[in-house]
Amino acid sequence: MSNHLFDAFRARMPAPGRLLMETDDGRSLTYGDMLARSAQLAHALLQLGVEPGDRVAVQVEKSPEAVLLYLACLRAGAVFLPLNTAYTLTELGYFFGDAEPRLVVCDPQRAADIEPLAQASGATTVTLGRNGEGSLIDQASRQSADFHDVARGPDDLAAILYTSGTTGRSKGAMLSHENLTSNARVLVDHWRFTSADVLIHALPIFHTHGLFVATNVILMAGASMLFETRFDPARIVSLLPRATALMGVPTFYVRLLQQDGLNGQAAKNIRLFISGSAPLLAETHKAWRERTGHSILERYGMTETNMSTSNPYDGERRAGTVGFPLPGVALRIADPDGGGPLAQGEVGMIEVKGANVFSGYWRMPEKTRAEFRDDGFFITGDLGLIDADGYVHIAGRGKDLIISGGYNIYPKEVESEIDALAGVSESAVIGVTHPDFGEGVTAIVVRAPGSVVTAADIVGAVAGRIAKYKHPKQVIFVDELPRNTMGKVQKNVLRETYRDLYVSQKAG
Ligand code: MLC
Ligand code: AMP
Repeated sequence: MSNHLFDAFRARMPAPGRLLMETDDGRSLTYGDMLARSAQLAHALLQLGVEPGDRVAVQVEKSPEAVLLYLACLRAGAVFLPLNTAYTLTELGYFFGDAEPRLVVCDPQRAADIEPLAQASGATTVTLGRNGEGSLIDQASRQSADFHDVARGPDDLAAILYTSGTTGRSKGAMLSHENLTSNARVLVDHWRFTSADVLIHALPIFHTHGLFVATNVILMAGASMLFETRFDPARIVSLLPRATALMGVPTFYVRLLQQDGLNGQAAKNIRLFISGSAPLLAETHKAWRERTGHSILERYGMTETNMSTSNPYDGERRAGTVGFPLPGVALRIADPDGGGPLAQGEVGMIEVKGANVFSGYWRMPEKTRAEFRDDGFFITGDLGLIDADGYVHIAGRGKDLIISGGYNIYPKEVESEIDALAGVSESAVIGVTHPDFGEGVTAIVVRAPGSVVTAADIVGAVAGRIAKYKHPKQVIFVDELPRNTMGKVQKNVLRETYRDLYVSQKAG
């Protein structure tokens, strides 16, 4: 048997001397280096006791070695479990307890704090730093550069990515080798990636967008990337002439538009700008075309489904839409309650089925069952419609979710933290239109009688517990929350009341 995903990469791999990535600190990695160094890391994983199917939890800064570790996990038959570098120890404790990794890989600077948590769930801890230093790399450097890849079939797990849940508990989305292989192949073909492409990669690599959409597509095409450890808009503009493609969240495009150097001349070698993870405003699409002459291609996906739709490569890229279902993806709009069919053009629940769709939530069979229809369609939680020309429009969310700069925040998680504070009676956390992040996390709080708790107290208290991007950008105190006759908080009323909260703030 073969190793399903890694063999698919091998099949299209260019000559060993071809460049895979160049980093912002001047390092470069060829395809040959990638094969040798991921083999060494795979040996190290086996030495550390990692067996096929074991989870390897990874919270490290973006670096070429972090990508090599992902590939080493694939080759060793392990399940790669990347974690946002912003997660606090409290959050990590939950993930380790739930996933029971065999190995935890973390930044050397955090090792002393993380090791006891990892140990408590039976994991060994090793380190990997932003410059490629650390105990894991030391161990790998002593290994052979040849590795016999562990056999993995299409249904074996390649990765688990945690996504926050409406109840506040994160769920581990289980992604198989075939989920990732099929989607990467479809995207390479649909977006016409070849080994001649050079992608500007400025996304984090612990989520679907930066890891699977960007990195897997490049590997599957045998192409190259300019691998940026952070998104610096001025630098991205300076890199444009050397690249052929850019993938980003809408905040990237909003911030790039504020750069004077962005124009058609700077972008003349680019063949494709792609946006996703959050809605791209039609006005951003228009402004981009006016400035650069390029029409941004917007696509739609999620952790559980990989990419489901895309605007066309050749046809009209219609602003405000996410295009058509990708080849091999069945997409329908269903009645959000019963799941029954709706008339063409009506807004309903977006449901998808295909080789791209995950196999379920890690150790949560009931949650998995609840999110699939009997005929195998996955209920995305996104509301949408299909227009007369077949373009899919996202019309809102059936789930109580905020997307800020491409990161998802489930209000329930933030509300639980705020409600637990002394001096707080209750809270409602909402997303309010924000010029830079798309939506800004905003907390509406009712103080307990006699309490003088302040906004700073609230932000200070949640700081040690939840990642920075989940913190309220503003806290507003009210006497009571608006409720409907059933007693449910009317978040739509709150969103309307505070809709202009951030409008005067300039992005960037
Ligand atoms: C950073 N901050 C954020 C934030 N990112 N707050 C809210 N939302 C965010 N997205 C915090 C910082 O900690 C900082 O706090 C302050 O806000 C301002 O920081 P910044 O310097 O402006 O942020 P920056 O570091 O430049 O990051 C912004 C960003 C980043 C847009 C580059 O958020 C980013 O890379 N987003 C991409 C997320 C992504 O990859 N999503 C894909 C998920 S997969 P302070 O107080 O310290 O200043 C998916 C499926 C699919 O959704 O379809 O793709
Ligand atoms: P995540 O759970 O982080 O994978 O985020 C997935 C969610 O991001 C989807 O369910 C959508 O709500 C949202 N999303 C992704 N791409 C788009 C897009 N192009 N337009 C609107 N929303 C999007």
